[in-house]
Order: sequence, then C-alpha cells, then structure tokens
Amino acid sequence: MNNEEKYQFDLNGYVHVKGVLDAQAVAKCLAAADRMEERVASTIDEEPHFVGHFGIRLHYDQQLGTCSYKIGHSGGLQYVVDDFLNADPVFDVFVNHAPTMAYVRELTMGPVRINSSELRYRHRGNFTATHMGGPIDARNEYRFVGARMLDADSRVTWRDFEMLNVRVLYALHDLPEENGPLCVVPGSHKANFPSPYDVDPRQEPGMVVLPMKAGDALFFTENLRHGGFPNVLEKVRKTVHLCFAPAWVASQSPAHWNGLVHVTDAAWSRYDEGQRALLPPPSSWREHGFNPEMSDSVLQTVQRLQQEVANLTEVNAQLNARLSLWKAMLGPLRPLIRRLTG
Ligand SMILES: O=C(O)CCC(=O)C(=O)O
Repeated sequence: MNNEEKYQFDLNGYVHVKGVLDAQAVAKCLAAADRMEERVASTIDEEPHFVGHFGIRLHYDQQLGTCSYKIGHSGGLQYVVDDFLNADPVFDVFVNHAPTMAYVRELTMGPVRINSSELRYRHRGNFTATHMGGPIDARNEYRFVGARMLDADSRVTWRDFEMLNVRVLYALHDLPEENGPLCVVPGSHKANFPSPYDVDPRQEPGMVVLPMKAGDALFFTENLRHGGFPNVLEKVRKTVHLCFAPAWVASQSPAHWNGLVHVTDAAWSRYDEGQRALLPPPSSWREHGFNPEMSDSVLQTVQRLQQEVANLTEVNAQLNARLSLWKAMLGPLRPLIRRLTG
C-alpha cells in the first residue's frame, strides 16, 4: 500500500483499488457467474436445505459444493452463494491472487485464511441493509498499530495495521450508482456509539456510494458501517466478496457461523500449496452439522412433535376446565363428604 492508500484506509476505513483483476479474469469470472445464475435461481428454494445462523434457510448444492440463500426484505431479491469458490475452476483466480494478497497482508497479520467467500446477485429494488460500525464483536475491530512488533514467525516487523476481518469486494462489471454498489459511512470504523439510524442506506446521514469499474476492488475493515445501495436497474448486480483474517478467526457466514469455510475435494485437488495455505482442508457437510439425506426427515419429525405438543396443550386446557367445573360443583358438598368419610 502506498502512503496515500494507507492514509485513506486509516481515515475512511476503506480503499478503492482500480483494476485489481485483469480484463481477461473479469470476463471469465462474469461468464462463470452468468452460467451459474439460472441454476442458483431455480434451485435456491429446493431441497436439500438446512437452517444456518440467524435462522437463514440455505440450499446446499451438492454438485457445486455451494450454499445459497435469499435476502428479500428490501423489495428486490438478493441471492448469496456461499463457498462459491468450489463451483468453477475459473474462480481459483481469487485464491492467493497476488495483487489482493499484497493489500491483505498489510492489513492483517499472521497465517491468513479466507473465512468467507460469496458471490452475490442483487436484483432491481434490492438493497443490502446497513450494518456494522461503532463498538462491535472484537473479530471485526479496526486496529492501527504504527509500531514494530513480532510477526507469526517471531521476526521483528513494522506494522501499520493489525486488524482481523478484512473484506474485499470485486466488481465483475461496471457498477454505476444506479446498479447498487457498496455504500459506506467513512470513518464509522472508529465510532464509539452504535448507529442510531435505520438499515435503509438512504436513511443514514454521511452515507457515501462507491461506484466501481469492472475489475476494481474495495478493501475495507468489517468494522466500517456499510451496506448495498438500492439497485434501480433491470441489470442484476454481480459481485464477489471475500473475507480474510488470521486462521484462528472463525467464519461469520450464515452457512458456517463460528466454523470454517467449506472446501470440496474437487476444489482442493486444483489448488497449489500457496492456495491451500489460505483454506482449510476439504470437509463434508456432515462436519458442518448438515446431513443432506437427513434434512427432510428431521424437519418432518420437528413438525410432527410441534403438532403433538399443540394437541397435548389443547387436551390439557380441556382437562383443566373440567377440573375447575367439578371443583365448583363439589365445593358446597365438601363438609358432608368429610363427615361421611370420617
Ligand atoms: O455490497 C453489498 O450489497 C453489501 C456487501 C457487504 O455487506 C459485505 O461485503 O460485507
């Protein structure tokens, strides 16, 4: 990072780097995202599914090794494809991408890993609710060091920054303001109070929209208050979102909250040593607590038990009503019963 970028990052909480991905890589990734789009749209509500963090319903695509979910509270729909890196060898370019890693390594220290990878499709009318900023979960905290310190290999090194979650957003096509780019409140990564404003990005004073060109990347601290500005065009907004952090910082993705990202055998076999160093080894969805074969029957069992509890609650209420009636009827006879039974 040059001095200007460091100054901007510290001051604003983000830096906009132009042309991080070359034109060929952008074209290939956009074509791969386009290829997946119809499949994602037509299967997102299908089985198998599981319920992730925040109660989010995720569809697991066994063939692609991805988990996808919908966010639709703002009108238009947004599809988020978690662990999309597994889906197509074209996306391998994002794993240990040298220009990206140069920034990431300046911003966070230690054995860095990818702890979230998302491909997002945002349709007309959709915005991403504003989140983060102010006092926050320590793993998202922004930290400026400006000092010599020991690195992970016990070498004395100069560090300007030493934060945990660093997010990178790549534009797969040009993103003018109308297409719903990322929007941020510059400086909010240093706020001492939680934001009192609504989650609609248009309602927050100080919100700045960040239009991008295809291949640009935004590096930002997760502590920065940010969201997705409304997409008012018919054109679906397609972007890639990665999160980097030291290896011990767990994922904040709804698919594997407080866990590790999911890597398929197929993806792992494509990666070289440098790429493998950024990811956990392959896992099966059983290790993530999800058994695709079980999901339907578990859901049915839960529904059956909920119905049984509702039925028993009803029977209990009827028995209590009858008991009260008998007590009221027998009340006046109690002295006589006591005398007869001795
Ligand atoms: O671009 C968006 O719509 C929101 C992105 C976001 O929240 C993130 O990458 O952390």
